[in-house]
Amino acid sequence: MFTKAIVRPPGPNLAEGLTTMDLGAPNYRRALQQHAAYCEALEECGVTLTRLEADEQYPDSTFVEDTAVVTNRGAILTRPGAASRAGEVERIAEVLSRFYSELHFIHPPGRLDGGDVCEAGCEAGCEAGYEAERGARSHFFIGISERTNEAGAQQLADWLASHGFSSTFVDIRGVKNMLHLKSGLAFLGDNRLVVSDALADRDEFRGHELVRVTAGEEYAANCVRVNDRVLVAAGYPGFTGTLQDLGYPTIALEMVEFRKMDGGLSCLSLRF
Ligand code: CIR
Repeated sequence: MFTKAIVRPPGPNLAEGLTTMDLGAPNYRRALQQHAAYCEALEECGVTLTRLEADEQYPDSTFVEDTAVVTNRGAILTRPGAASRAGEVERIAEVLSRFYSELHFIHPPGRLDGGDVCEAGCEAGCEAGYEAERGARSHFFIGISERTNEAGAQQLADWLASHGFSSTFVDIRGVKNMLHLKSGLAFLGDNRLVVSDALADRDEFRGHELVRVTAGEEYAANCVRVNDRVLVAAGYPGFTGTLQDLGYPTIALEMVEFRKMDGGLSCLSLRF
Protein backbone atom coordinates (compact mmCIF):
# COMPACT_ATOMS: atom_id res chain seq x y z
CA MET A 1 0.00 0.00 0.00
CA PHE A 2 1.43 3.37 -0.98
CA THR A 3 0.28 6.42 0.95
CA LYS A 4 2.77 9.02 -0.29
CA ALA A 5 4.58 10.07 -3.42
CA ILE A 6 7.03 12.78 -4.42
CA VAL A 7 6.62 14.40 -7.82
CA ARG A 8 8.29 17.23 -9.67
CA PRO A 9 6.82 18.77 -12.83
CA PRO A 10 9.07 19.22 -15.84
CA GLY A 11 10.70 22.60 -16.40
CA PRO A 12 10.50 24.56 -19.68
CA ASN A 13 13.91 23.12 -20.62
CA LEU A 14 12.76 19.48 -20.48
CA ALA A 15 13.98 19.09 -24.07
CA GLU A 16 17.57 19.71 -22.88
CA GLY A 17 17.54 16.48 -20.88
CA LEU A 18 19.08 13.20 -21.96
CA THR A 19 17.43 10.97 -24.48
CA THR A 20 18.18 8.07 -26.79
CA MET A 21 14.87 8.52 -28.60
CA ASP A 22 14.48 10.07 -31.98
CA LEU A 23 10.92 11.27 -31.52
CA GLY A 24 11.49 15.02 -31.64
CA ALA A 25 11.47 17.58 -28.84
CA PRO A 26 8.79 17.35 -26.19
CA ASN A 27 6.08 19.98 -26.15
CA TYR A 28 6.35 21.67 -22.76
CA ARG A 29 2.69 22.65 -22.44
CA ARG A 30 1.53 19.13 -23.22
CA ALA A 31 4.16 17.67 -20.90
CA LEU A 32 2.76 19.79 -18.06
CA GLN A 33 -0.75 18.59 -18.86
CA GLN A 34 0.40 14.98 -18.92
CA HIS A 35 2.20 15.46 -15.63
CA ALA A 36 -0.90 17.02 -14.06
CA ALA A 37 -3.01 14.05 -15.16
CA TYR A 38 -0.40 11.70 -13.70
CA CYS A 39 -0.56 13.51 -10.34
CA GLU A 40 -4.35 13.39 -10.39
CA ALA A 41 -4.24 9.63 -11.03
CA LEU A 42 -1.92 9.08 -8.06
CA GLU A 43 -4.30 11.04 -5.85
CA GLU A 44 -7.20 9.02 -7.17
CA CYS A 45 -5.32 5.92 -6.01
CA GLY A 46 -5.23 7.32 -2.47
CA VAL A 47 -1.70 8.74 -2.48
CA THR A 48 -0.83 12.07 -0.82
CA LEU A 49 1.59 14.02 -2.99
CA THR A 50 4.59 16.13 -2.09
CA ARG A 51 4.75 18.43 -5.09
CA LEU A 52 8.17 19.95 -5.68
CA GLU A 53 8.85 23.00 -7.81
CA ALA A 54 10.17 22.45 -11.31
CA ASP A 55 13.98 22.67 -11.29
CA GLU A 56 15.40 24.19 -14.45
CA GLN A 57 18.95 23.55 -13.35
CA TYR A 58 18.34 19.86 -14.03
CA PRO A 59 16.25 19.23 -17.15
CA ASP A 60 15.80 15.55 -16.24
CA SER A 61 14.72 16.28 -12.67
CA THR A 62 11.06 15.47 -13.35
CA PHE A 63 12.21 11.81 -13.41
CA VAL A 64 12.49 11.75 -9.62
CA GLU A 65 12.45 7.96 -9.35
CA ASP A 66 16.08 7.74 -10.40
CA THR A 67 17.36 9.68 -7.39
CA ALA A 68 16.40 7.34 -4.55
CA VAL A 69 15.18 3.91 -3.53
CA VAL A 70 12.46 4.21 -0.91
CA THR A 71 11.16 1.28 1.10
CA ASN A 72 8.99 0.76 4.16
CA ARG A 73 12.20 0.32 6.17
CA GLY A 74 14.34 3.19 4.99
CA ALA A 75 15.55 5.20 2.04
CA ILE A 76 18.83 5.34 0.15
CA LEU A 77 19.85 8.10 -2.23
CA THR A 78 21.36 7.02 -5.49
CA ARG A 79 24.40 8.19 -7.40
CA PRO A 80 22.94 8.56 -10.90
CA GLY A 81 24.78 7.04 -13.80
CA ALA A 82 24.50 10.22 -15.86
CA ALA A 83 26.84 12.98 -14.62
CA SER A 84 24.35 15.68 -15.64
CA ARG A 85 21.87 14.30 -13.09
CA ALA A 86 24.19 14.09 -10.06
CA GLY A 87 22.95 17.32 -8.47
CA GLU A 88 19.35 16.11 -8.40
CA VAL A 89 20.10 13.85 -5.47
CA GLU A 90 20.91 16.50 -2.89
CA ARG A 91 17.57 18.20 -3.40
CA ILE A 92 15.63 14.96 -3.08
CA ALA A 93 17.61 14.09 0.07
CA GLU A 94 16.30 17.28 1.68
CA VAL A 95 12.76 16.24 0.89
CA LEU A 96 13.16 12.63 1.99
CA SER A 97 14.64 13.75 5.31
CA ARG A 98 11.12 14.93 6.20
CA PHE A 99 9.94 11.33 5.99
CA TYR A 100 12.95 9.22 7.05
CA SER A 101 15.00 9.77 10.21
CA GLU A 102 18.14 8.37 8.61
CA LEU A 103 19.19 8.54 4.97
CA HIS A 104 21.83 6.41 3.29
CA PHE A 105 23.78 7.11 0.11
CA ILE A 106 25.43 5.19 -2.71
CA HIS A 107 29.14 6.08 -2.72
CA PRO A 108 31.80 6.15 -5.45
CA PRO A 109 32.65 4.14 -7.45
CA GLY A 110 29.02 3.00 -7.26
CA ARG A 111 26.51 4.29 -9.78
CA LEU A 112 22.82 3.55 -9.49
CA ASP A 113 19.59 4.85 -11.03
CA GLY A 114 16.32 4.17 -9.23
CA GLY A 115 14.82 3.13 -12.56
CA ASP A 116 16.97 0.01 -12.31
CA VAL A 117 15.39 -1.09 -9.06
CA CYS A 118 12.17 -3.08 -9.00
CA GLU A 119 10.63 -4.06 -5.67
CA ALA A 120 8.84 -7.31 -6.26
CA GLY A 121 7.04 -8.45 -3.13
CA CYS A 122 8.18 -11.44 -1.20
CA GLU A 123 10.91 -13.77 -2.39
CA ALA A 124 9.88 -16.00 -5.26
CA GLY A 125 8.31 -19.11 -3.85
CA CYS A 126 6.78 -17.66 -0.71
CA GLU A 127 3.04 -17.51 -0.40
CA ALA A 128 1.86 -14.96 -2.93
CA GLY A 129 1.49 -11.51 -1.51
CA TYR A 130 1.36 -12.74 2.10
CA GLU A 131 4.62 -11.46 3.45
CA ALA A 132 4.73 -8.40 1.26
CA GLU A 133 1.36 -7.23 2.54
CA ARG A 134 2.68 -7.32 6.08
CA GLY A 135 5.73 -5.30 5.19
CA ALA A 136 8.05 -8.27 5.65
CA ARG A 137 10.91 -9.38 3.42
CA SER A 138 10.42 -7.82 0.02
CA HIS A 139 12.59 -8.96 -2.82
CA PHE A 140 14.25 -6.48 -5.17
CA PHE A 141 15.52 -6.92 -8.70
CA ILE A 142 18.48 -4.63 -9.41
CA GLY A 143 19.38 -3.97 -13.02
CA ILE A 144 22.98 -3.59 -14.06
CA SER A 145 22.77 -1.26 -17.00
CA GLU A 146 24.49 1.59 -18.79
CA ARG A 147 23.55 3.69 -15.72
CA THR A 148 23.93 1.25 -12.81
CA ASN A 149 27.27 -0.48 -12.30
CA GLU A 150 28.13 -3.57 -10.26
CA ALA A 151 29.53 -1.48 -7.42
CA GLY A 152 26.31 0.51 -7.13
CA ALA A 153 24.17 -2.60 -7.39
CA GLN A 154 26.26 -4.32 -4.71
CA GLN A 155 26.04 -1.35 -2.34
CA LEU A 156 22.28 -1.35 -2.74
CA ALA A 157 22.08 -5.13 -2.26
CA ASP A 158 24.13 -4.84 0.97
CA TRP A 159 21.98 -2.01 2.25
CA LEU A 160 18.80 -3.94 1.40
CA ALA A 161 20.14 -7.04 3.15
CA SER A 162 20.89 -4.99 6.27
CA HIS A 163 17.20 -4.07 6.27
CA GLY A 164 16.04 -7.66 5.85
CA PHE A 165 15.40 -7.52 2.10
CA SER A 166 16.72 -9.92 -0.51
CA SER A 167 17.79 -8.98 -4.03
CA THR A 168 18.87 -10.38 -7.38
CA PHE A 169 20.94 -8.67 -10.07
CA VAL A 170 19.66 -8.61 -13.64
CA ASP A 171 22.25 -7.64 -16.23
CA ILE A 172 20.56 -5.71 -19.00
CA ARG A 173 23.68 -4.34 -20.66
CA GLY A 174 23.34 -5.21 -24.28
CA VAL A 175 19.55 -5.43 -24.21
CA LYS A 176 18.48 -3.12 -26.99
CA ASN A 177 16.25 -0.13 -26.21
CA MET A 178 16.26 -0.76 -22.47
CA LEU A 179 17.62 2.23 -20.58
CA HIS A 180 16.62 0.88 -17.17
CA LEU A 181 15.46 -2.47 -15.85
CA LYS A 182 12.00 -1.05 -15.26
CA SER A 183 11.76 -0.06 -18.90
CA GLY A 184 10.93 -3.75 -19.33
CA LEU A 185 9.81 -4.96 -15.91
CA ALA A 186 7.07 -4.12 -13.40
CA PHE A 187 5.65 -5.84 -10.33
CA LEU A 188 1.89 -6.18 -10.20
CA GLY A 189 1.58 -7.80 -6.78
CA ASP A 190 0.10 -11.31 -6.51
CA ASN A 191 3.55 -12.74 -7.40
CA ARG A 192 3.13 -11.37 -10.93
CA LEU A 193 5.76 -9.61 -12.98
CA VAL A 194 5.15 -7.75 -16.21
CA VAL A 195 8.03 -8.49 -18.58
CA SER A 196 8.92 -7.38 -22.05
CA ASP A 197 9.93 -10.14 -24.46
CA ALA A 198 13.60 -9.26 -24.06
CA LEU A 199 13.48 -10.28 -20.37
CA ALA A 200 10.90 -13.05 -20.45
CA ASP A 201 13.36 -15.96 -20.56
CA ARG A 202 15.61 -14.79 -17.73
CA ASP A 203 16.18 -17.31 -14.95
CA GLU A 204 15.99 -14.51 -12.39
CA PHE A 205 12.22 -14.31 -12.81
CA ARG A 206 11.44 -18.01 -12.41
CA GLY A 207 9.07 -18.45 -9.54
CA HIS A 208 7.00 -15.47 -10.58
CA GLU A 209 4.02 -15.60 -12.88
CA LEU A 210 5.02 -13.61 -15.94
CA VAL A 211 2.65 -11.31 -17.76
CA ARG A 212 4.05 -10.70 -21.23
CA VAL A 213 3.68 -7.38 -22.94
CA THR A 214 1.98 -7.58 -26.30
CA ALA A 215 4.46 -7.47 -29.20
CA GLY A 216 4.98 -3.92 -30.39
CA GLU A 217 3.74 -2.51 -27.07
CA GLU A 218 7.06 -2.75 -25.16
CA TYR A 219 6.84 0.78 -23.82
CA ALA A 220 3.73 -0.25 -21.84
CA ALA A 221 5.80 -2.66 -19.71
CA ASN A 222 6.66 0.30 -17.52
CA CYS A 223 3.30 0.25 -15.75
CA VAL A 224 2.83 0.96 -12.05
CA ARG A 225 0.58 -0.81 -9.57
CA VAL A 226 -0.62 1.81 -7.11
CA ASN A 227 -2.84 0.29 -4.46
CA ASP A 228 -5.97 -1.04 -6.22
CA ARG A 229 -5.14 0.25 -9.71
CA VAL A 230 -2.52 -0.09 -12.37
CA LEU A 231 -1.32 3.03 -14.14
CA VAL A 232 -0.56 2.22 -17.76
CA ALA A 233 0.57 4.32 -20.69
CA ALA A 234 -2.29 5.28 -23.01
CA GLY A 235 -2.21 3.92 -26.55
CA TYR A 236 -1.40 0.29 -25.77
CA PRO A 237 -4.77 -1.45 -26.00
CA GLY A 238 -3.40 -5.00 -26.18
CA PHE A 239 -1.51 -4.81 -22.93
CA THR A 240 -4.17 -2.71 -21.19
CA GLY A 241 -6.69 -5.43 -22.12
CA THR A 242 -4.36 -8.08 -20.68
CA LEU A 243 -4.26 -6.21 -17.36
CA GLN A 244 -8.02 -5.82 -17.31
CA ASP A 245 -8.53 -9.51 -18.10
CA LEU A 246 -6.38 -10.28 -15.07
CA GLY A 247 -8.79 -8.20 -13.02
CA TYR A 248 -6.76 -5.00 -12.55
CA PRO A 249 -8.63 -1.71 -12.88
CA THR A 250 -6.39 0.45 -15.07
CA ILE A 251 -5.86 4.17 -15.47
CA ALA A 252 -4.45 5.00 -18.90
CA LEU A 253 -2.20 8.06 -18.98
CA GLU A 254 -0.79 9.96 -21.95
CA MET A 255 2.99 9.75 -21.79
CA VAL A 256 3.90 10.88 -25.29
CA GLU A 257 5.96 13.91 -24.24
CA PHE A 258 7.93 12.08 -21.54
CA ARG A 259 8.57 9.13 -23.81
CA LYS A 260 10.46 11.50 -26.11
CA MET A 261 12.92 11.91 -23.23
CA ASP A 262 13.14 8.19 -22.41
CA GLY A 263 10.75 8.63 -19.49
CA GLY A 264 8.13 6.15 -18.39
CA LEU A 265 5.33 6.16 -15.82
CA SER A 266 7.35 4.85 -12.92
CA CYS A 267 10.10 7.43 -13.22
CA LEU A 268 7.76 10.37 -12.60
CA SER A 269 7.32 9.61 -8.90
CA LEU A 270 8.90 8.19 -5.78
CA ARG A 271 6.19 6.14 -4.10
CA PHE A 272 6.23 4.92 -0.52
C1 CIR B 1 17.45 10.11 -18.46
O1 CIR B 1 17.98 9.72 -19.51
O2 CIR B 1 18.02 9.98 -17.38
C2 CIR B 1 16.07 10.73 -18.53
N1 CIR B 1 15.95 11.47 -19.73
C3 CIR B 1 15.00 9.66 -18.46
C4 CIR B 1 15.00 8.92 -17.18
C5 CIR B 1 13.92 7.88 -17.11
N2 CIR B 1 13.91 7.28 -15.85
C6 CIR B 1 13.36 6.10 -15.59
O3 CIR B 1 12.87 5.44 -16.47
N3 CIR B 1 13.41 5.67 -14.34
